[in-house]
Amino acid sequence: MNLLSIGGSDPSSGAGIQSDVKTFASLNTHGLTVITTITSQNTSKFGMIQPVSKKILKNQMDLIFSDFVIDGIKIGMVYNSEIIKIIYNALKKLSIPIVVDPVIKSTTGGIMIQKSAINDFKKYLIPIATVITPNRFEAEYISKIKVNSKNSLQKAAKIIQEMGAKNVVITGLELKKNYIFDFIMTEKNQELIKNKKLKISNHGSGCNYSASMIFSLANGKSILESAKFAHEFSFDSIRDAEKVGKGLVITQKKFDNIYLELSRAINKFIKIKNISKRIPECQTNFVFSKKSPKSIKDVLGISGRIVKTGTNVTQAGNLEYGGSKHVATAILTLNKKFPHIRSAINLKFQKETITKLEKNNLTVKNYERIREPKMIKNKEGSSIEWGIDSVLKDSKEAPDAIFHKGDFGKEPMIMIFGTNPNSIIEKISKIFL
Ligand code: PXL
Repeated sequence: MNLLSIGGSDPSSGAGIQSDVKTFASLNTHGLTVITTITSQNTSKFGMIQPVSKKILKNQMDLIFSDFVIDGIKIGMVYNSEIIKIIYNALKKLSIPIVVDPVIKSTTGGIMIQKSAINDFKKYLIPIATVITPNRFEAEYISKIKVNSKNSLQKAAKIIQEMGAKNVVITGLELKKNYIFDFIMTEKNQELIKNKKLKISNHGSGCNYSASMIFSLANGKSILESAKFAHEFSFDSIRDAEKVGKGLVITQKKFDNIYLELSRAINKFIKIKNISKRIPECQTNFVFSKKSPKSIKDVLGISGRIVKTGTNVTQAGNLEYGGSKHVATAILTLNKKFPHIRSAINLKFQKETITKLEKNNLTVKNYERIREPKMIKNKEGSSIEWGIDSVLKDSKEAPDAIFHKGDFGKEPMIMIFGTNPNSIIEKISKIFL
Protein backbone atom coordinates (compact mmCIF):
# COMPACT_ATOMS: atom_id res chain seq x y z
CA MET A 1 0.00 0.00 0.00
CA ASN A 2 1.14 3.55 -0.80
CA LEU A 3 -0.08 6.52 1.21
CA LEU A 4 0.67 10.15 0.42
CA SER A 5 1.16 12.88 3.00
CA ILE A 6 0.90 16.44 1.67
CA GLY A 7 2.14 18.88 4.29
CA GLY A 8 4.94 20.76 5.95
CA SER A 9 8.43 19.64 6.87
CA ASP A 10 9.16 19.59 10.60
CA PRO A 11 12.91 19.18 11.19
CA SER A 12 12.29 17.84 14.71
CA SER A 13 10.39 14.90 13.10
CA GLY A 14 7.72 15.28 15.73
CA ALA A 15 4.96 16.40 13.37
CA GLY A 16 4.44 17.06 9.67
CA ILE A 17 5.53 14.81 6.85
CA GLN A 18 8.43 13.29 8.82
CA SER A 19 6.03 12.07 11.50
CA ASP A 20 3.64 10.70 8.85
CA VAL A 21 6.38 8.69 7.15
CA LYS A 22 7.17 7.11 10.56
CA THR A 23 3.50 6.36 11.21
CA PHE A 24 3.10 4.74 7.79
CA ALA A 25 6.33 2.73 8.23
CA SER A 26 5.16 1.43 11.61
CA LEU A 27 2.07 0.15 9.77
CA ASN A 28 4.20 -1.47 7.05
CA THR A 29 3.07 1.05 4.48
CA HIS A 30 5.14 3.03 2.01
CA GLY A 31 4.84 6.74 2.71
CA LEU A 32 5.11 9.30 -0.08
CA THR A 33 5.43 13.00 0.69
CA VAL A 34 4.72 16.23 -1.12
CA ILE A 35 6.19 19.14 0.82
CA THR A 36 4.20 22.37 0.87
CA THR A 37 6.26 24.33 3.37
CA ILE A 38 9.59 24.20 5.15
CA THR A 39 9.21 25.02 8.83
CA SER A 40 12.05 25.59 11.22
CA GLN A 41 11.30 24.35 14.74
CA ASN A 42 12.48 22.22 17.62
CA THR A 43 10.68 20.70 20.61
CA SER A 44 10.34 24.03 22.39
CA LYS A 45 10.46 26.78 19.79
CA PHE A 46 8.89 27.61 16.46
CA GLY A 47 11.12 29.46 13.98
CA MET A 48 10.72 30.44 10.35
CA ILE A 49 8.30 29.28 7.68
CA GLN A 50 8.96 29.20 3.97
CA PRO A 51 6.32 27.91 1.55
CA VAL A 52 7.72 26.13 -1.51
CA SER A 53 7.27 27.65 -4.97
CA LYS A 54 4.27 26.82 -7.17
CA LYS A 55 6.62 25.18 -9.65
CA ILE A 56 8.25 22.71 -7.30
CA LEU A 57 4.92 21.91 -5.61
CA LYS A 58 3.33 21.04 -8.97
CA ASN A 59 6.39 19.09 -10.04
CA GLN A 60 6.34 16.97 -6.87
CA MET A 61 2.66 16.15 -7.50
CA ASP A 62 3.22 15.32 -11.18
CA LEU A 63 6.09 12.94 -10.54
CA ILE A 64 4.46 11.19 -7.59
CA PHE A 65 1.11 10.72 -9.34
CA SER A 66 2.67 9.54 -12.60
CA ASP A 67 4.60 6.77 -10.84
CA PHE A 68 2.67 5.42 -7.85
CA VAL A 69 -0.71 3.87 -7.30
CA ILE A 70 -1.87 5.86 -4.28
CA ASP A 71 -4.38 4.31 -1.89
CA GLY A 72 -5.07 7.30 0.33
CA ILE A 73 -3.99 10.89 0.96
CA LYS A 74 -3.55 12.95 4.09
CA ILE A 75 -3.40 16.73 3.78
CA GLY A 76 -1.73 18.58 6.67
CA MET A 77 -0.10 22.02 6.67
CA VAL A 78 -0.91 23.99 3.49
CA TYR A 79 -0.02 27.55 4.55
CA ASN A 80 -1.31 29.75 1.71
CA SER A 81 -3.97 30.08 -0.99
CA GLU A 82 -1.65 29.31 -3.87
CA ILE A 83 -0.72 25.98 -2.32
CA ILE A 84 -4.36 25.17 -1.53
CA LYS A 85 -5.45 25.71 -5.14
CA ILE A 86 -2.64 23.60 -6.59
CA ILE A 87 -3.49 20.74 -4.23
CA TYR A 88 -7.17 21.04 -5.07
CA ASN A 89 -6.51 20.90 -8.82
CA ALA A 90 -4.31 17.83 -8.45
CA LEU A 91 -6.80 15.95 -6.27
CA LYS A 92 -10.27 17.06 -7.33
CA LYS A 93 -10.86 14.15 -9.72
CA LEU A 94 -9.54 11.38 -7.46
CA SER A 95 -11.85 8.85 -5.85
CA ILE A 96 -9.60 7.61 -3.04
CA PRO A 97 -10.05 8.50 0.64
CA ILE A 98 -8.66 11.88 1.67
CA VAL A 99 -8.13 12.94 5.29
CA VAL A 100 -7.82 16.69 5.81
CA ASP A 101 -6.10 17.72 9.03
CA PRO A 102 -6.79 21.44 9.39
CA VAL A 103 -3.43 22.51 10.79
CA ILE A 104 -3.71 26.05 12.13
CA LYS A 105 -1.34 26.52 15.05
CA SER A 106 1.42 24.35 16.52
CA THR A 107 1.68 23.47 20.22
CA THR A 108 4.77 25.66 20.33
CA GLY A 109 2.91 28.65 18.89
CA GLY A 110 3.73 28.60 15.17
CA ILE A 111 1.04 29.91 12.80
CA MET A 112 0.65 27.23 10.17
CA ILE A 113 -1.86 28.85 7.80
CA GLN A 114 -2.12 32.45 6.66
CA LYS A 115 -5.32 34.22 7.73
CA SER A 116 -5.93 35.18 4.11
CA ALA A 117 -5.95 31.48 3.13
CA ILE A 118 -8.73 30.35 5.49
CA ASN A 119 -11.51 31.10 3.00
CA ASP A 120 -9.84 29.13 0.24
CA PHE A 121 -9.14 26.32 2.69
CA LYS A 122 -12.90 26.15 3.33
CA LYS A 123 -13.79 26.57 -0.32
CA TYR A 124 -11.37 24.06 -1.86
CA LEU A 125 -10.00 21.58 0.68
CA ILE A 126 -12.86 20.95 3.09
CA PRO A 127 -15.14 19.78 0.23
CA ILE A 128 -12.65 17.12 -0.94
CA ALA A 129 -12.29 15.64 2.57
CA THR A 130 -13.58 12.14 3.17
CA VAL A 131 -12.87 12.98 6.79
CA ILE A 132 -11.72 16.21 8.40
CA THR A 133 -10.00 15.87 11.80
CA PRO A 134 -9.91 19.18 13.72
CA ASN A 135 -9.13 19.35 17.42
CA ARG A 136 -11.39 21.51 19.57
CA PHE A 137 -9.49 24.71 18.84
CA GLU A 138 -9.44 24.06 15.08
CA ALA A 139 -13.15 23.15 15.05
CA GLU A 140 -13.95 26.43 16.82
CA TYR A 141 -11.74 28.39 14.47
CA ILE A 142 -13.33 26.91 11.34
CA SER A 143 -16.96 26.88 12.49
CA LYS A 144 -16.80 30.10 14.52
CA ILE A 145 -18.73 28.28 17.25
CA LYS A 146 -17.42 28.12 20.81
CA VAL A 147 -17.41 24.44 21.78
CA ASN A 148 -18.42 24.24 25.43
CA SER A 149 -21.38 21.85 25.47
CA LYS A 150 -22.66 18.78 23.64
CA ASN A 151 -25.02 21.02 21.74
CA SER A 152 -22.33 23.42 20.56
CA LEU A 153 -20.11 20.46 19.66
CA GLN A 154 -22.78 19.04 17.39
CA LYS A 155 -23.43 22.47 15.95
CA ALA A 156 -19.75 23.05 15.13
CA ALA A 157 -19.43 19.61 13.49
CA LYS A 158 -22.60 20.21 11.46
CA ILE A 159 -21.32 23.57 10.19
CA ILE A 160 -18.04 21.96 9.09
CA GLN A 161 -19.93 19.11 7.45
CA GLU A 162 -22.06 21.65 5.59
CA MET A 163 -18.87 23.20 4.22
CA GLY A 164 -18.52 19.93 2.31
CA ALA A 165 -16.53 17.46 4.43
CA LYS A 166 -18.33 14.12 4.24
CA ASN A 167 -17.39 13.17 7.79
CA VAL A 168 -16.14 15.22 10.71
CA VAL A 169 -14.10 13.99 13.68
CA ILE A 170 -13.37 16.49 16.44
CA THR A 171 -10.52 15.12 18.54
CA GLY A 172 -9.13 15.65 22.01
CA LEU A 173 -12.29 16.89 23.76
CA GLU A 174 -12.17 17.17 27.53
CA LEU A 175 -15.85 16.59 28.27
CA LYS A 176 -15.19 14.92 31.61
CA LYS A 177 -12.31 15.14 34.07
CA ASN A 178 -9.45 12.68 33.40
CA TYR A 179 -11.02 11.53 30.13
CA ILE A 180 -10.50 12.49 26.54
CA PHE A 181 -13.20 12.18 23.85
CA ASP A 182 -13.41 12.20 20.07
CA PHE A 183 -16.71 13.22 18.50
CA ILE A 184 -17.55 11.60 15.18
CA MET A 185 -20.20 12.92 12.81
CA THR A 186 -20.63 10.67 9.78
CA GLU A 187 -23.19 11.11 7.00
CA LYS A 188 -25.66 9.04 9.04
CA ASN A 189 -24.56 8.82 12.67
CA GLN A 190 -22.92 10.56 15.59
CA GLU A 191 -20.71 8.87 18.13
CA LEU A 192 -18.39 9.67 21.02
CA ILE A 193 -15.24 7.64 21.74
CA LYS A 194 -13.81 7.88 25.24
CA ASN A 195 -10.42 7.08 26.76
CA LYS A 196 -8.42 7.86 29.88
CA LYS A 197 -6.52 11.12 29.39
CA LEU A 198 -2.75 10.79 29.24
CA LYS A 199 -1.45 13.92 30.90
CA ILE A 200 1.57 14.31 28.67
CA SER A 201 2.17 17.56 26.78
CA ASN A 202 3.50 16.34 23.48
CA HIS A 203 4.43 17.19 19.94
CA GLY A 204 2.90 15.05 17.17
CA SER A 205 -0.29 13.36 18.35
CA GLY A 206 -2.55 15.26 15.92
CA CYS A 207 -0.44 14.06 13.00
CA ASN A 208 -0.44 10.50 14.39
CA TYR A 209 -4.23 10.65 14.48
CA SER A 210 -4.82 11.78 10.90
CA ALA A 211 -2.06 9.58 9.41
CA SER A 212 -3.33 6.40 11.10
CA MET A 213 -6.87 7.40 10.09
CA ILE A 214 -5.96 7.47 6.37
CA PHE A 215 -4.22 4.11 6.74
CA SER A 216 -7.39 2.52 8.10
CA LEU A 217 -9.68 4.14 5.52
CA ALA A 218 -7.38 3.01 2.70
CA ASN A 219 -7.71 -0.52 4.10
CA GLY A 220 -11.43 -0.37 3.48
CA LYS A 221 -12.54 0.16 7.06
CA SER A 222 -15.57 2.33 7.84
CA ILE A 223 -15.36 5.87 9.25
CA LEU A 224 -16.25 4.71 12.74
CA GLU A 225 -13.83 1.75 12.66
CA SER A 226 -11.11 4.07 11.36
CA ALA A 227 -11.83 6.66 14.05
CA LYS A 228 -11.47 3.94 16.70
CA PHE A 229 -8.25 2.73 15.09
CA ALA A 230 -6.80 6.26 14.92
CA HIS A 231 -7.91 6.96 18.48
CA GLU A 232 -6.03 3.91 19.76
CA PHE A 233 -3.02 4.53 17.55
CA SER A 234 -2.57 8.10 18.80
CA PHE A 235 -3.18 7.00 22.41
CA ASP A 236 -0.34 4.48 22.00
CA SER A 237 1.83 7.14 20.30
CA ILE A 238 1.48 9.44 23.32
CA ARG A 239 2.01 6.53 25.74
CA ASP A 240 5.25 5.61 23.92
CA ALA A 241 6.43 9.22 23.40
CA GLU A 242 10.11 9.97 24.04
CA LYS A 243 11.98 13.00 25.22
CA VAL A 244 14.49 13.28 22.40
CA GLY A 245 15.13 17.02 22.68
CA LYS A 246 15.08 19.51 25.54
CA GLY A 247 11.41 20.46 25.20
CA LEU A 248 8.19 18.53 24.52
CA VAL A 249 8.25 14.75 24.11
CA ILE A 250 7.84 13.50 20.56
CA THR A 251 5.05 11.00 20.01
CA GLN A 252 5.73 7.73 18.21
CA LYS A 253 4.05 4.38 18.64
CA LYS A 254 6.69 1.71 19.23
CA PHE A 255 7.17 -0.59 16.24
CA ASP A 256 5.50 -3.96 16.82
CA ASN A 257 7.57 -6.74 15.26
CA ILE A 258 4.68 -9.21 15.32
CA TYR A 259 2.67 -6.68 13.32
CA LEU A 260 5.46 -6.00 10.84
CA GLU A 261 6.30 -9.68 10.26
CA LEU A 262 2.68 -10.66 9.68
CA SER A 263 2.00 -7.65 7.51
CA ARG A 264 5.01 -8.36 5.28
CA ALA A 265 4.02 -12.02 4.98
CA ILE A 266 0.47 -11.08 3.97
CA ASN A 267 1.89 -8.88 1.22
CA LYS A 268 3.97 -11.82 -0.04
CA PHE A 269 0.99 -14.18 0.18
CA ILE A 270 -1.24 -11.88 -1.87
CA LYS A 271 1.40 -11.77 -4.62
CA ILE A 272 1.75 -15.57 -5.01
CA LYS A 273 0.72 -16.50 -8.55
CA ASN A 274 -2.87 -17.78 -8.86
CA ILE A 275 -3.32 -17.67 -5.09
CA SER A 276 -7.00 -16.75 -5.55
CA LYS A 277 -7.61 -20.44 -6.37
CA ARG A 278 -6.59 -21.35 -2.83
CA ILE A 279 -8.95 -18.99 -1.00
CA PRO A 280 -11.97 -20.81 0.49
CA GLU A 281 -15.58 -19.57 0.35
CA CYS A 282 -15.30 -18.35 3.94
CA GLN A 283 -12.13 -16.43 2.90
CA THR A 284 -8.69 -16.61 4.51
CA ASN A 285 -7.21 -15.37 7.72
CA PHE A 286 -3.52 -15.31 8.57
CA VAL A 287 -2.48 -14.98 12.22
CA PHE A 288 0.64 -14.54 14.33
CA SER A 289 0.56 -14.92 18.08
CA LYS A 290 2.54 -13.32 20.87
CA LYS A 291 4.66 -15.75 22.89
CA SER A 292 2.63 -17.81 25.40
CA PRO A 293 -0.79 -16.55 24.26
CA LYS A 294 -3.63 -16.79 26.77
CA SER A 295 -6.58 -15.83 24.57
CA ILE A 296 -7.33 -14.69 21.03
CA LYS A 297 -6.54 -11.15 22.24
CA ASP A 298 -2.87 -12.23 22.15
CA VAL A 299 -3.18 -13.32 18.52
CA LEU A 300 -2.81 -10.79 15.71
CA GLY A 301 -5.12 -11.41 12.75
CA ILE A 302 -6.95 -9.56 10.00
CA SER A 303 -10.15 -8.01 11.27
CA GLY A 304 -11.69 -8.40 7.82
CA ARG A 305 -9.76 -11.31 6.17
CA ILE A 306 -7.91 -11.87 2.92
CA VAL A 307 -10.60 -11.80 0.28
CA LYS A 308 -10.97 -12.90 -3.31
CA THR A 309 -12.45 -10.44 -5.81
CA GLY A 310 -12.42 -12.28 -9.14
CA THR A 311 -8.83 -13.39 -9.63
CA ASN A 312 -7.56 -10.64 -7.36
CA VAL A 313 -6.72 -11.20 -3.72
CA THR A 314 -6.65 -8.32 -1.24
CA GLN A 315 -6.36 -7.69 2.46
CA ALA A 316 -9.67 -6.29 3.68
CA GLY A 317 -9.34 -4.70 7.07
CA ASN A 318 -6.63 -3.87 9.56
CA LEU A 319 -4.42 -6.21 11.55
CA GLU A 320 -5.78 -6.37 15.07
CA TYR A 321 -5.14 -8.42 18.18
CA GLY A 322 -8.32 -10.46 18.49
CA GLY A 323 -9.05 -9.80 14.78
CA SER A 324 -9.46 -13.52 14.01
CA LYS A 325 -11.59 -16.05 15.87
CA HIS A 326 -11.30 -19.40 14.08
CA VAL A 327 -7.70 -19.39 12.89
CA ALA A 328 -6.67 -17.76 16.17
CA THR A 329 -8.40 -20.54 18.12
CA ALA A 330 -6.50 -23.08 16.02
CA ILE A 331 -3.14 -21.52 16.86
CA LEU A 332 -4.03 -21.21 20.56
CA THR A 333 -4.86 -24.91 20.67
CA LEU A 334 -1.72 -25.99 18.83
CA ASN A 335 0.49 -23.59 20.76
CA LYS A 336 -0.49 -25.18 24.08
CA LYS A 337 1.28 -28.40 23.10
CA PHE A 338 3.89 -26.89 20.78
CA PRO A 339 4.79 -23.41 22.12
CA HIS A 340 7.14 -22.63 19.22
CA ILE A 341 4.24 -22.76 16.73
CA ARG A 342 2.77 -19.25 16.61
CA SER A 343 1.45 -18.67 13.09
CA ALA A 344 -1.36 -20.16 10.98
CA ILE A 345 -3.37 -19.65 7.80
CA ASN A 346 -6.49 -21.36 6.45
CA LEU A 347 -6.74 -22.41 2.80
CA LYS A 348 -9.32 -24.03 0.54
CA PHE A 349 -9.40 -27.80 0.83
CA GLN A 350 -8.01 -29.34 -2.35
CA LYS A 351 -6.72 -32.93 -2.70
CA GLU A 352 -3.89 -31.66 -4.83
CA THR A 353 -2.69 -29.43 -1.98
CA ILE A 354 -2.58 -32.38 0.43
CA THR A 355 -0.59 -34.44 -2.08
CA LYS A 356 1.88 -31.61 -2.63
CA LEU A 357 2.35 -31.02 1.08
CA GLU A 358 3.13 -34.71 1.58
CA LYS A 359 5.46 -34.83 -1.42
CA ASN A 360 7.44 -32.02 0.21
CA ASN A 361 7.85 -34.08 3.37
CA LEU A 362 5.55 -31.85 5.36
CA THR A 363 3.52 -33.52 8.11
CA VAL A 364 -0.19 -33.55 7.30
CA LYS A 365 -2.85 -34.68 9.79
CA ASN A 366 -6.61 -34.69 9.64
CA TYR A 367 -9.74 -35.02 11.70
CA GLU A 368 -13.34 -35.78 10.80
CA ARG A 369 -15.97 -33.29 11.75
CA ILE A 370 -18.61 -35.99 11.29
CA ARG A 371 -17.23 -37.60 14.44
CA GLU A 372 -17.60 -34.45 16.43
CA PRO A 373 -19.73 -34.89 19.59
CA LYS A 374 -23.08 -33.05 19.53
CA MET A 375 -22.14 -30.97 22.54
CA ILE A 376 -19.17 -29.55 20.67
CA LYS A 377 -21.15 -28.96 17.47
CA ASN A 378 -23.66 -26.87 19.35
CA LYS A 379 -21.05 -24.66 20.94
CA GLU A 380 -19.94 -21.88 18.60
CA GLY A 381 -16.21 -21.94 17.93
CA SER A 382 -15.40 -25.13 19.82
CA SER A 383 -15.15 -27.41 16.74
CA ILE A 384 -11.65 -26.29 15.85
CA GLU A 385 -10.38 -26.79 19.37
CA TRP A 386 -11.90 -30.26 19.50
CA GLY A 387 -10.56 -31.18 16.04
CA ILE A 388 -7.01 -30.04 16.67
CA ASP A 389 -6.93 -31.57 20.14
CA SER A 390 -7.99 -34.90 18.68
CA VAL A 391 -5.19 -34.71 16.07
CA LEU A 392 -2.59 -33.77 18.67
CA LYS A 393 -3.39 -36.66 21.00
CA ASP A 394 -0.98 -38.90 19.16
CA SER A 395 1.37 -36.29 17.63
CA LYS A 396 4.92 -36.13 18.92
CA GLU A 397 5.85 -33.33 16.55
CA ALA A 398 3.92 -30.28 15.48
CA PRO A 399 2.11 -30.95 12.19
CA ASP A 400 2.71 -28.58 9.27
CA ALA A 401 -0.89 -28.87 8.15
CA ILE A 402 -4.22 -30.12 9.49
CA PHE A 403 -7.32 -30.60 7.33
CA HIS A 404 -10.90 -31.75 7.66
CA LYS A 405 -13.34 -32.65 4.89
CA GLY A 406 -16.25 -30.67 6.28
CA ASP A 407 -19.66 -31.68 7.43
CA PHE A 408 -23.24 -30.86 6.48
CA GLY A 409 -23.15 -27.11 5.74
CA LYS A 410 -19.51 -26.85 6.82
CA GLU A 411 -16.82 -26.13 4.29
CA PRO A 412 -13.78 -28.46 4.22
CA MET A 413 -10.56 -26.64 5.14
CA ILE A 414 -6.78 -26.89 5.37
CA MET A 415 -4.74 -25.02 7.95
CA ILE A 416 -1.01 -24.54 7.60
CA PHE A 417 1.07 -23.92 10.71
CA GLY A 418 4.54 -22.53 11.35
CA THR A 419 6.82 -20.88 13.86
CA ASN A 420 6.28 -17.48 12.20
CA PRO A 421 4.44 -16.02 9.18
CA ASN A 422 7.49 -16.32 6.94
CA SER A 423 7.84 -20.05 7.58
CA ILE A 424 4.25 -20.42 6.39
CA ILE A 425 5.02 -18.43 3.23
CA GLU A 426 7.98 -20.76 2.60
CA LYS A 427 5.77 -23.84 2.93
CA ILE A 428 3.06 -22.37 0.70
CA SER A 429 5.53 -21.15 -1.91
CA LYS A 430 7.00 -24.66 -2.16
CA ILE A 431 3.66 -26.30 -2.87
CA PHE A 432 2.01 -23.71 -5.11
CA LEU A 433 4.94 -22.85 -7.37
O1 PXL B 1 0.59 18.95 14.23
C1 PXL B 1 0.41 19.86 13.24
C2 PXL B 1 1.61 20.09 12.40
C3 PXL B 1 1.59 19.74 11.08
N1 PXL B 1 2.62 19.96 10.25
C4 PXL B 1 3.75 20.54 10.68
C5 PXL B 1 3.87 20.90 12.02
C6 PXL B 1 2.79 20.69 12.90
C7 PXL B 1 2.90 21.08 14.29
O2 PXL B 1 3.88 21.56 14.78
O3 PXL B 1 4.99 21.44 12.43
C8 PXL B 1 4.85 20.75 9.72
